[in-house]
Amino acid sequence: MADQDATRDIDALIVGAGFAGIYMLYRMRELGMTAHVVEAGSDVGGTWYWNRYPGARCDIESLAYQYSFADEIQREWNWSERYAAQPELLRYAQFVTDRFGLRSDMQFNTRVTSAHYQDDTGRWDVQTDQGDRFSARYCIMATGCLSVPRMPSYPGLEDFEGDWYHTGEWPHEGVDFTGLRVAVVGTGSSGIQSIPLIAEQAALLTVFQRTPNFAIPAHNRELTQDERDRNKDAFQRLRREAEYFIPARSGGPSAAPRALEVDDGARDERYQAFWDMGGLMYMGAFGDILVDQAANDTAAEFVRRKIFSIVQDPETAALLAAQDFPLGTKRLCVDTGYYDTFNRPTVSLVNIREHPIETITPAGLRTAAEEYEFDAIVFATGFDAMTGALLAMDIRGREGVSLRDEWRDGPRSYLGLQVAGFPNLFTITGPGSPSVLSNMLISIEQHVDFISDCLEYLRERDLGTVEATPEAQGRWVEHCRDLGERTLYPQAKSWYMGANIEGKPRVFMPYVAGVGIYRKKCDAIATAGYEGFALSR
Ligand code: FAD
Ligand code: N01
Repeated sequence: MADQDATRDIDALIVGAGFAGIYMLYRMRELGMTAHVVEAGSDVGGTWYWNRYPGARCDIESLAYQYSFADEIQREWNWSERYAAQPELLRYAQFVTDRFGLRSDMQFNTRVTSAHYQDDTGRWDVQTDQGDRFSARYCIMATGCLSVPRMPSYPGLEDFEGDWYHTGEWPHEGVDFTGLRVAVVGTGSSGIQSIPLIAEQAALLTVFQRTPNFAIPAHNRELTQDERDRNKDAFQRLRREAEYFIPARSGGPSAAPRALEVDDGARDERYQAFWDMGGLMYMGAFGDILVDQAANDTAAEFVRRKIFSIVQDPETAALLAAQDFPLGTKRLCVDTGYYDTFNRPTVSLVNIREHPIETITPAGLRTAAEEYEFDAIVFATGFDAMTGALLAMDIRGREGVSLRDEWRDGPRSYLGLQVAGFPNLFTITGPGSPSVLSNMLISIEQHVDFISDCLEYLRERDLGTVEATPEAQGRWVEHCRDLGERTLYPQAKSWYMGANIEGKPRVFMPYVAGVGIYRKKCDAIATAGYEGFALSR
């Protein structure tokens, strides 16, 4: 416990020590500002600290899912696989932290509970669950888009006699399912990654599916030394290109044709080629998959045919292929052996859309149709995404206005970076920015650079406050909504829409036009003296 009376004065308080918090601290130090990171976990890594479930790995290729801010990092670090697994990603976060000696300004096992702007001093009063108190000119939220695990509200869980887990808060010592009867609830990316590995150990595995997702094989493999070496030489050039990438759906100069512009044979051939490349690249097979329902149907049908060709039991295959949303409008899953797993005699699939889970019982769970007994239940039920971590804190801006009230009807921000009425508060990869629709390392670096450049700009001009104007924020919110509505995304009950949380406003939260267009807008805004932000002493 900290000394209750001691308030620590710093330039910037950074909340979160995932990839965003790590790099933000690095940049603050470069600027010569005093900064302190507060992190709820006992170490750095964020996503890769918490999500230790079997099979957890990235779905952006490791060679791209890394920092570019200091070239020596990628020169010194060697990725072992095309898609690195969680332990390696966590080691990477630790490596970067230690490489730059950042730990001395980090505080772990501590949760920020409130951040209140003081109208009289223009500083943020930040408090933690350990009794710390900070007075900071800048308050920077690096709290993550997928960092608040969400549990279903079934009755009876407290009486369950077996063990239960959430994929997003997995025990550090790991879990041995050998010989156990296991239930997995949820078939998003976390479920789809973990199910094949749990099935290898469990005596019996029952998967409870409400909505089937689309999964594309990762074709994960070891990287060769030659691939690593070539990437090291090309990395900075490739990253600069990726930073300005404009997807075909936003009018980018993509070579991808439209799906219905080619005949059936050519279309299938192209889907097969993208299926063979694997992973998220499948979305790039045609330029209009996310904007044209008819195009999307062809992409979905190709995957459904694959499911029927892999899964031997036709009833199970039909259940796995019963998606009711356009492909890609819930994040596409990237799998290793997911559909094959249902050919194991020990694995079964239960349709809880038809017969919902009613209660957890001491021995297992009961659906509307049947009672099941389990030794362990795994909840792969996702996160309170994008706004969850921010709204978990009591954040108050000018005149004590609370962020929870401001965002009652959904998040409103300027560029996903600032909220009007909350001066000097920044949200890294906040709602209204490309964030979760991008390689997050690209988006994180861009936001951290934007914030750091802005703080330097203020200092050079002897200014102390930066704040989004309500007008600029209003225009940005409209722009984001308008772009979102031109796509198929709003058709899915996804976490992008807040639809996975009861009572959460249905708003499409990410900026959909891609990192290239977004970055150009941010660059132009900065060049124009931070247009749309009010700067003052
Ligand atoms: P996080 O890594 O979420 O870190 C935020 C940190 O803030 C957490 O450690 C949390 O404990 C801390 N925190 C939050 N609130 C508080 C508080 N009040 N007080 C103190 N600390 C707090 N993205 C990709 O681009 N590619 C991928 O392949 C990919 N794979 C993913 C796989 C999984 C399983 C998940 C869940 C997400 C994945 N993502 C991926 C998204 C991933 O979240 C980002 O890539 C990235 O790791 C986010 O980093 P961050 O620092 O912004 O947030
Ligand atoms: O969570 P999800 P996730 N009863 O929300 C079901 C990233 N990520 O942790 O669709 C029954 O996608 C829910 O059903 P439905 C990635 O961005 C990446 O899997 O709401 N079921 C759904 O099937 C991803 O998108 C990787 O009908 C319930 C599942 O649980 C994001 O994190 C790996 C239920 C939740 O799926 C979140 O993924 C992991 C209930 N009450 C995560 N509540 C990579 O591969 C929810 N469900 C890199």
